[in-house]
Amino acid sequence: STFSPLFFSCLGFVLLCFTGCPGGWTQYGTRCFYFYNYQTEWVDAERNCIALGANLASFHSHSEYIFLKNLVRAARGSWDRTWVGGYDAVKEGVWLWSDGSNFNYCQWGSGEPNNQGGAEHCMEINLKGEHSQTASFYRNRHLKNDFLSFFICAKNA
Ligand SMILES: [Ca+2]
Ligand SMILES: [Ca+2]
Repeated sequence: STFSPLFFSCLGFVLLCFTGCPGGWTQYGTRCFYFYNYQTEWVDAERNCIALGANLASFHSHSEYIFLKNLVRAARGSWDRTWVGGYDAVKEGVWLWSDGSNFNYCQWGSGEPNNQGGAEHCMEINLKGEHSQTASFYRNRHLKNDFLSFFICAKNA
């Protein structure tokens, strides 16, 4: 053969580098994202992500936020309400990302987070659908067994 094992090793390495995400996942920046077309409560959404070696998606810029919105739109045909990894369940008003990354980008929807009913501790996007692209970025919702949303997992590519 004209192709040495070294050639195939290198080719494999290159393919690995340029297809860093598993099938069905979409790469954006250095991470892979997966929209789960299934509605559940926040904690089970996070557990589903963990089972895939991921966490609920965090975002750190407006462009990442818009990417997440578009991922939902592509899968659902509309801007459906979707869990992401923000939560303030440990200490009210102190928001963390479930993936442990820095909560360094925050542009809440108007009047949010308002901890309505003293029971809103989890973040969802698209509370107001497409409109939230410009007006209401994201909002938190009740941590309740009967509140179900779609969700997005993310992991490093
Ligand atoms: Ca709220
Ligand atoms: Ca809260």
